[in-house]
Amino acid sequence: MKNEELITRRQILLAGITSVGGLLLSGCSKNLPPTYGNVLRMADTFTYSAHRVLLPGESLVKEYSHRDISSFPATGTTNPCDPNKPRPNQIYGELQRNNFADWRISVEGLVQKPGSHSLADLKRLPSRTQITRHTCEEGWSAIAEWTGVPLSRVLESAGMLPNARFVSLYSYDEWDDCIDMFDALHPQTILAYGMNGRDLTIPHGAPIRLRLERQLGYKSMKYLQRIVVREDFNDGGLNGSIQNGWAWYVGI
Ligand SMILES: Nc1nc2c(c(=O)[nH]1)N[C@H]1C(S)=C(S)[C@@H](COP(=O)(O)O)O[C@H]1N2
Ligand SMILES: [Mo]
Repeated sequence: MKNEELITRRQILLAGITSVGGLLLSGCSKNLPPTYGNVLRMADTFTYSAHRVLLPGESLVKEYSHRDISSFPATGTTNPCDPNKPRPNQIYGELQRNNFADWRISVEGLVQKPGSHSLADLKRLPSRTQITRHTCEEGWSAIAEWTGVPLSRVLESAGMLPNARFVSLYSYDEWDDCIDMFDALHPQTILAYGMNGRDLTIPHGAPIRLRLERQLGYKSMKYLQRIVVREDFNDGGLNGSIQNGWAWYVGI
């Protein structure tokens, strides 16, 4: 490596570290998730800040070919209205009985045109198909082809307001999660309705699940119900990842 190149790299690294420090110092800023004074959560914030500062914007995860597609277990909730669940979701049960013809996803919060979309509405929008590797925090990974509408497309059609910074997602099995605008607008972040060329099945999150390829598997929320655009980070309270002991940011 040439000397000037070394210097430039060092400068970039230093600039990065300084900005991460800056972001962390402004830890009380509403642009960063709360740490509740917990060391693990402080480390999450550090990883998050470092990813945002040091990684090139919108770099894509690797996409595979059809021959790489593997078997894919369904985990976590495999049906929100399962009678064995503590609180089976009857509304989901009704929607499922009607093959999701009455299902709608709402887009609310900091948008010019709050509203809702049916499955048919979403399927009419330009789609993206990607073959990616899903990595679960429990240690397994699997490859599948996903088809859906980029979340950016849906947010842009709703007209985001200038102070929009985070996107909260809610599911029929009562998950409440939040992602930042960088991930929300990433080209591989899609609202997926197809898996391996077929409609998404109930165990895998029908009718629509998120595919958030730059984070671990649990951020790809199944059974989506509602999308809320926000200015502040929302930890999801008792239904959110942080208060359940999970990292809010698990970038890969
Ligand atoms: N709503 C909801 N989303 C969820 C889960 C869940 O239980 N409920 N499990 C998560 C976890 S831990 C993983 S690994 C993947 C599993 O997706 P799969 O069931 O299609 O394999 O979904 C994620 N999204
Ligand atoms: Mo997972």
